[in-house]
Amino acid sequence: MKLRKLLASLATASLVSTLGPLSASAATPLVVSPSHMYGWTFAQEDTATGSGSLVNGPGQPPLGSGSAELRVDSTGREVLASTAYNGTKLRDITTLRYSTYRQSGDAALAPSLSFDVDTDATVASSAYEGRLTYEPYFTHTVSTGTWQTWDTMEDTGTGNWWFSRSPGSDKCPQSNPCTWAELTTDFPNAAILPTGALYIKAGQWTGGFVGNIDNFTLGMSGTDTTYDFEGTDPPPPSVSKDDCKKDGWKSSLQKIFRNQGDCVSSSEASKPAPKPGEGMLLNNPTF
Ligand SMILES: [Ca+2]
Repeated sequence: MKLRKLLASLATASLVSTLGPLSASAATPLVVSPSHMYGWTFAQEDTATGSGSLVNGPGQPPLGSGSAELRVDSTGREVLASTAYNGTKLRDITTLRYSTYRQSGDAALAPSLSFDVDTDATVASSAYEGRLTYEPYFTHTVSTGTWQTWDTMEDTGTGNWWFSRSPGSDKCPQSNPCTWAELTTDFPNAAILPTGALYIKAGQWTGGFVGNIDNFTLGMSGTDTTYDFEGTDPPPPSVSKDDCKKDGWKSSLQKIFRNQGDCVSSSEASKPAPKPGEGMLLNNPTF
């Protein structure tokens, strides 16, 4: 019931869930800012003692100057969630990494990465199979006051991925987590649950926790999409008159401009002129 409530709120907040995953080249991160969430949502999980927000800092984030912040007390559970990748088979995921920063909390703690899981997408089943979760501390030292990047698909060490329920936990329990290679060998048809979500989560942790996330990358079949979480909206895109011509206003910025004249007006208002290749957000199907 609680899970259903959370997912309902995610579905309401996420345009991306109906549009499918966004794509961009690895060199062009999607800037997730207060006015452009790209399908990401902060949500309290069961309890009302967590909070999440987009902030500036802390320190020097790996991308831009801001990040997503999660705050919980000893009982709170807060997630930064997306439904954009629901139904994705694990074997199609080619990159999965994220960066975290701990401001305060126990020495082992860092925001985890998890998703509701279907251990065999080829078999119709309505039974909820729990979550598959990555936690850095199994094989890494988590530090306070510094940005750290976690490659969740690395095959060194004894593994960081564990299932919360059977049948996943029969192979990869929290007491003996698996590497990505192990879990995709044991569950070759596993997928992110179509009716679930992907979560970056803090809690429920004794003593509470404050930490941040940035530089989340998920690649499918070799094409990476990176999200740069930022506390403030970037300036509106700068466009030139030439960018507006030949249906340029329509093909790349149709969500913004009503027509070519509207686009040209914007180009005249935007100074300085953009450098070649800048400003058109050609890889962003939504805005
Ligand atoms: Ca950032």
